[in-house]
Amino acid sequence: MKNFKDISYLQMAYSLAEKAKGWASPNPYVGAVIVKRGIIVGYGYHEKPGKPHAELVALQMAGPLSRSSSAFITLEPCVHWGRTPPCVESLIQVRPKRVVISALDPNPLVFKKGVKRLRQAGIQVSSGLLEEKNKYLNEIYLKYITKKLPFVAAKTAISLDGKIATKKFDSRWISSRQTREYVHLLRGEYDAIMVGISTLIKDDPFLTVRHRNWKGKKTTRIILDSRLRFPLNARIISTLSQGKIMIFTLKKASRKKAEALTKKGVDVVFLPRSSSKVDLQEVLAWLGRNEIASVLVEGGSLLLTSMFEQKLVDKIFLTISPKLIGGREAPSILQGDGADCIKDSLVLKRINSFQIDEDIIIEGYF
Ligand code: AOF
Ligand code: ZN
Repeated sequence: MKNFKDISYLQMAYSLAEKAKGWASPNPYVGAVIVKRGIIVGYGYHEKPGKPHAELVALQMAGPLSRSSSAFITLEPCVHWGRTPPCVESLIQVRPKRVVISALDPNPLVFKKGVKRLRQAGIQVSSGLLEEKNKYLNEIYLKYITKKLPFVAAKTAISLDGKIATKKFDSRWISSRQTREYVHLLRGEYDAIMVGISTLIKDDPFLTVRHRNWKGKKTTRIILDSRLRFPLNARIISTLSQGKIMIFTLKKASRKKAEALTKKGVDVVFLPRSSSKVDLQEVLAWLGRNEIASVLVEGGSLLLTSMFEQKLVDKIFLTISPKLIGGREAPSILQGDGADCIKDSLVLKRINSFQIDEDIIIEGYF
């Protein structure tokens, strides 16, 4: 019975944590609920970096009622000074009777140390309940904090015969209007959207998050452009108030063009390693170092192919639209040499599929 109650309080804490989705990055999504004699006396979640952590918000609401309470937290409380002070010390000060933690914090600065410190202070601690939920909710954070690399999701739409465009490169639209709206919802959950320069030139997209659920959300737009072909009149430039635009290019690209782009407010990053193509691993490492914890790669097919070939994609959102395009020359989702044998193909795991309008959406992990 007690466990049942613990589960429901933790579930409440998870619902709170969900509110931070798309906002708290690069920090994790964390929620907390404080219960005293069966009454919820405090609750909260971590909104965004620099704002108080979840348990602090909940403890502040509970005030003196925190003493001898049970604290339910979706993630192990921190022990270190980051942008905010360590939560374990705040907990120890108010002395709850019991702290129920769902998952340990994969951050090496915190992992197991939060639990240890609380126990040393004589507070009863348990962990592990509903921890599977945390793996899914904080999949971005888990990769970012352990590898210092962004979580990479790929999103694309194909016809029933696996094409992403016709032989004349027409791709508007393969997926339905409702599916495209869903994609806008998805965009908001990521720190950055990435496309290759050919897609930018061909589609002249805005790459903004246009969904009522994400009012005020800024998303960084990343364009990989080895020769700085980025047009100075690209429509995306008019959307700088909705997020940075970053172009990754090579050392040998024109400094003059870079200057013209910088003048327009676009950031140009010259990658130090020289090669003929923008090195994707170098870009991801740069993003990780600069606190970009997640990227949604939207195309084109050359960028997606390189991402898949180099095994850099963590998750895919694939829309399959009930259309047959046909044509040997019409591009399919993957270019390149491809696998020789079926056993060499990339295989999706943990698949989830659902339907929007007439489209089928498949989500899965690599
Ligand atoms: C908690 N509760 O609500 C969150 C935690 O820079 P800071 O101070 O915001 O610290 C970020 C780190 O703190 C983050 O990497 C993770 O280890 C932890 N996040 N911890 O006790 C929270 N958001
Ligand atoms: Zn904390």
